[in-house]
Amino acid sequence: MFRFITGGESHGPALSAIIEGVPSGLTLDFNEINTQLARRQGGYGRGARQKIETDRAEIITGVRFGKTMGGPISLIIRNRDFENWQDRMSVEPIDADIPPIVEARPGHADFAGMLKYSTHDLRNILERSSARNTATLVAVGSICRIMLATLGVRIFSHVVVLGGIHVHIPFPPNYDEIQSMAERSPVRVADPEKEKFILDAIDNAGSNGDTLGGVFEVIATGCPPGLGSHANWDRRLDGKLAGALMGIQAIKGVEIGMGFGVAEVPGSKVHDELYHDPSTGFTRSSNNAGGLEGGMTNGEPIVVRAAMKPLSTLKSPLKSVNMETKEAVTAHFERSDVCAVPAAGVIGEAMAGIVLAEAVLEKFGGDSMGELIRNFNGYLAEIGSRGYRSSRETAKDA
Ligand code: EPS
Repeated sequence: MFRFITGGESHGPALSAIIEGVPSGLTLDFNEINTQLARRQGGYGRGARQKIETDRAEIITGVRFGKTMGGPISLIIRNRDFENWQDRMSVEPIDADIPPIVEARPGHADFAGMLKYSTHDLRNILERSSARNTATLVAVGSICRIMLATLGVRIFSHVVVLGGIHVHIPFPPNYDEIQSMAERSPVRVADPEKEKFILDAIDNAGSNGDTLGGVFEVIATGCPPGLGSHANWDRRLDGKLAGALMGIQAIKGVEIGMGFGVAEVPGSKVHDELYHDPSTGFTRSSNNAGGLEGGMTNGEPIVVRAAMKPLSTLKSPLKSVNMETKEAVTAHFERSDVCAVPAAGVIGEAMAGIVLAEAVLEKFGGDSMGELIRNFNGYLAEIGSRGYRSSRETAKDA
């Protein structure tokens, strides 16, 4: 069974994660994990904090000579900024008067968390709810993606809306081009024209003490048909993907394929017609389903979008209430990003990787990579005998 849990506070000593259920014999490329962490730290519109941090995952259990052993993998990512927060975030009791934070930020976890966890100091809530904690999700996701890559699954993302500016993507999408353009763009968009307007919009929002949200799209290619299941609501892969993306801080909406557009047009304009050719196997005229039908992958690219609200820490703060005195105040501000949508796309890739890795392990099992790959290739051979042609080569040993 694949499962994981994360821990850590934004300005505490370190973030942590424990992952169980990764098959033995997977070669972990540590550079790849740290590359993913660096991608998450990037993007135009990030604040001063990213100049302090250089995230690196230190793996402390479950790996020997660079390969997984089958036991839980534990990792930590140190917060370099802790050095500047040793008093305010001391794990041990200290003999100093640290004033509590009492001005809840509208849109943040502050208000509900303060009531739920019975605290008068919002720092106890904001430290754990901080999007800093997404670094651990990216580290876990990158291990999942290393495993998925051995089966030919590729995951990438690009930003499609930022600050209300919509990116233009030619139809049909050329995914190789989108991926390489997004990787080169400071806002991860595959549209150089719109990129200029987006950069200006971020600068303007920053000078106004405001923040910007947007929409990113995650694409996964190379998934075989049949991950997830139609058999019960909680086994549907579209539900799991939506839940995982919603689990990222600040995400308020998720859509798959044509998404909310399916409500606008008749069925003949929604469903992706099927064709078969002996050499290419089954093909489709479109991918409005975003690679998922009946809660299962159908062999087409998985396409999921998520909408991120503008960050709730505003330099020109909104109106709020002092949680102790109940006086009208402005919301708490320390330091923040103007925009983190490009980073959210990288986190979305990680969450998709986690969900797909879990689905792959559920379908193909595998205490070892050899077993996983054998089962995976056996399934491809079986569906191949029924007319399915995979564009990928059979998976090779990890
Ligand atoms: C965040 C506030 C900012 C962001 C942080 C998320 O941190 P700080 O208050 O230390 O300036 O930079 O994101 C990260 C540190 C990160 O690594 O993504 C928040 O309140 O959610």
